[in-house]
Amino acid sequence: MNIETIEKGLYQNGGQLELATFGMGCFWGPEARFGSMPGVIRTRVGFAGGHTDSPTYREMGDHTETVQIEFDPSIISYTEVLKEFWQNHYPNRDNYKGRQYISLLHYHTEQQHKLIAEAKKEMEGQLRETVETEISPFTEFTTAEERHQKYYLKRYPKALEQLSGLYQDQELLRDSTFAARLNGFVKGYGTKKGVIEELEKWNIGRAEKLFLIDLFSKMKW
Ligand code: MHO
Repeated sequence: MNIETIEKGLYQNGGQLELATFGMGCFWGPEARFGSMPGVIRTRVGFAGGHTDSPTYREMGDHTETVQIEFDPSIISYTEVLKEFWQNHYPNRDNYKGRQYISLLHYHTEQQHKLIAEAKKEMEGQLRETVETEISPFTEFTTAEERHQKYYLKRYPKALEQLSGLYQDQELLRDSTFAARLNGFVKGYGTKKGVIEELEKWNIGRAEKLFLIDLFSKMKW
């Protein structure tokens, strides 16, 4: 079974996917949080928002730790993504490490820009403070090193072994919806029952579905 083939149905028939790019502190946590959300198809971590060339974890320059997600807007809206973003970090923290952990929101379209303005207003009402998230148009995103992708899942070598047949290379793991859910699950987001219920609804073949559900249900961590 090839995970790419299995997951194809998730987005090919599901219409257009939308991108969202944001920073809300150390990128490991938000990748897991968003990875657990139905409608989120892919997650990856990287660097954005700066000007220096070829950022890496050790030499981030003026870039920020960032998560980029691809989501299916027929399942989860950009406004819901924004709510999850602002309700799960404090956007006005001191920049104690330069720009590495600032609150950052890149919009990909003018429609996203507009929705950001609306959601920000609402958030400011709740916080009773001006939200200092840096809001700017998306320019580029540099994918972080492999060890940072699906970071929490990678803390479970026994599980990775059971997944090795599905993920022959690291890029498959990075781009997989199933891996995003597992990464969220091990970090404590969602329940076993919830993950299985979502898998039940996936627009993939019956045999493939049963295969993933079985793999997940019997997973030894
Ligand atoms: N405090 C965390 C930050 C990692 S995150 C990828 C650590 O160094 O363990 O910036």
